[in-house]
Amino acid sequence: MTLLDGKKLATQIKSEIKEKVLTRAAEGKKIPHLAAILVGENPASMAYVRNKVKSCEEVGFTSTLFKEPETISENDLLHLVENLNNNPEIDGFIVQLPLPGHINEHLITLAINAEKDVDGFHPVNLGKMMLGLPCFLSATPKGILEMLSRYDIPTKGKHVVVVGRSHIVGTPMSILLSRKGKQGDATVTLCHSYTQDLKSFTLQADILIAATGIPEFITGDMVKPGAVVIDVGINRVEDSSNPKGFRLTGDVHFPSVEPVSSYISPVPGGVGQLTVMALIQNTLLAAERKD
Ligand code: L34
Repeated sequence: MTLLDGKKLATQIKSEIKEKVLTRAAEGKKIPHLAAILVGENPASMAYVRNKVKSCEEVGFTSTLFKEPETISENDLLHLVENLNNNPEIDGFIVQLPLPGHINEHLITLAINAEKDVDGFHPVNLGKMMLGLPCFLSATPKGILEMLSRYDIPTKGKHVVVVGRSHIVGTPMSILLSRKGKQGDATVTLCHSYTQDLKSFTLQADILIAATGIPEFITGDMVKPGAVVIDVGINRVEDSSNPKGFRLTGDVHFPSVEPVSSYISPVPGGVGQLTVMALIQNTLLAAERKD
């Protein structure tokens, strides 16, 4: 069994990007600038955004964090988005999700200029992805492709089973892996909460991608021996024995799945790390597009 070490890959990717930023600086080109909007004080969101800002610093990007109160109105948030759309200094920006219930996430995502949508959540970017046109790929699926590529795991002709059909992970992932060409050409089955006899599908997977949001949902008996297992989940589970009061766990029950798999990504230190790297890569792309 080989661990798909997201932390190690992130360190590599950061040093590659840092080189590119130094070259850009030497050539008098613009230093990429990422902005992030964080609404409220959801501890998980705060941790993720912290990782994003820290990664910007590590690669030499400029970053700006807008911390807005939980009570911000939808209108005020739309104004902030509009300001960032119109600010030529900002190459790309994100609005960290989830947003509080009184704000329509869809409306906010639509308001982001697709050219600055380094999350790849805007319908224009999702549509371009569908058609195989150049675009910003959604961060988590892009990160997973990067992980497979750097571990030389082929997808051509493989049966990939994706469990979970969210707009930001499961659905785009299934499209990317089934399209023609490098890192595609897989036969993809997209499973979800209404799938009957889920296990009969997961047992067929050469590559199993778990994105359900249910802690430790995938167990060893659901995995074909030798399968590649990608755990997208990042769940905070109460744990009084942990000084933080919780522990992080994925959608995969690691102890039972690890012995069955050929490759497996851990949580933390797996896909989450590459989600952040994908955002950084997209921001560099956004700056390069304007060169
Ligand atoms: N707009 N909202 C927007 N864009 C995104 O790309 C995200 N996502 C998801 C949630 N909402 C979003 C993220 O940023 C999930 N996600 C994310 C980002 C980073 C990490 C995990 C999820 C991450 O850094 N994970 C670390 C551990 C973090 C911790 O200690 O809590 C890891 O090693 O997995």
